[in-house]
Amino acid sequence: MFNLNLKRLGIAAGLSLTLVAAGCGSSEEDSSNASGGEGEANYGEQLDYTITGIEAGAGVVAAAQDAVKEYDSLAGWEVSTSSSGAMATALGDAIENEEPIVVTGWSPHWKFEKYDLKYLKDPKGVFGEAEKIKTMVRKGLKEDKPNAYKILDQFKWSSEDIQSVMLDINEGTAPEEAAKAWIEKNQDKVSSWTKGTEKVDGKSVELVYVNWDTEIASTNVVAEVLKQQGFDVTITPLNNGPMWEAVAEGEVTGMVAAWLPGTHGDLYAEYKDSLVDLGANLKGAKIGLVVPSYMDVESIEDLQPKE
Ligand code: PBE
Repeated sequence: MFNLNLKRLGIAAGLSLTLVAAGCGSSEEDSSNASGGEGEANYGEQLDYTITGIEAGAGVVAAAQDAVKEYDSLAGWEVSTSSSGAMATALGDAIENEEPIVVTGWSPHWKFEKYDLKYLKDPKGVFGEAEKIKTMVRKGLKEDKPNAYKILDQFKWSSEDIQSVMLDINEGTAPEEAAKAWIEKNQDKVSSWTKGTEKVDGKSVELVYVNWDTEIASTNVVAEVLKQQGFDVTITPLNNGPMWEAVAEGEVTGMVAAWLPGTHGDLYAEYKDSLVDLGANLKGAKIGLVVPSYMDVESIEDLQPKE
């Protein structure tokens, strides 16, 4: 029964990814000499008053839409939605041509290692302060599968850890292979996650996630660790809302992809009574509007409204 349901949700996720092409291919006019005489360049006009977003269900997209409402400097702007992959491609293309671009960004993320980028200051605090990435599991897991529960509870790592897996995947390594390689090199950390647990023989675990780079990395690493402990693990990509719902309804084991307190605050409020919050697996995450460092703009307030 839940499989069918998940399949339906999976198809929804797949469909939303195919909408990508529409919003993202537009290359901007040559604008490398954009800064006119004094003051800032009119990036608003050059960008057609568009922030390059990611999946429609992402918290950072909702926050960017709030920012459009909150900041006078963003009056008349829109947030285009597509996918995280399409955003990364648009960002890479803009940087190659030294064109302006404003994306909905987050860290940890390989883009900060690969490119020279900066977060725009957010004096109104629309994107919140530092975020944590937390682990959520279904109710009853502790009793049914104590070893899986304990591993998920003990899973904690750093921005450097996740970033190295993300970078490896970005450079072309398959997520599963990147996860195995990281585990191989970080046995101390991994044994702190499996500490006090026993190996099992083929018990099933199903993790859900969203196809965001951070979550592809973390979910593959945790899945691989669980496999090495004898679990039969499946990982299923969904949209953000359905991911929370699947855990809250007990259809799946859990997820390691809850960005709080801000990014997924609404979803947490909706589902927190129906799932088990295992706390942070990573601290010091962040979301915001991100631009290439060569852009002559420091704050969201430096952008120009559509007149
Ligand atoms: N993200 C990455 C997600 C959370 C993880 C920032 C794209 C979001 O905005 O919902």
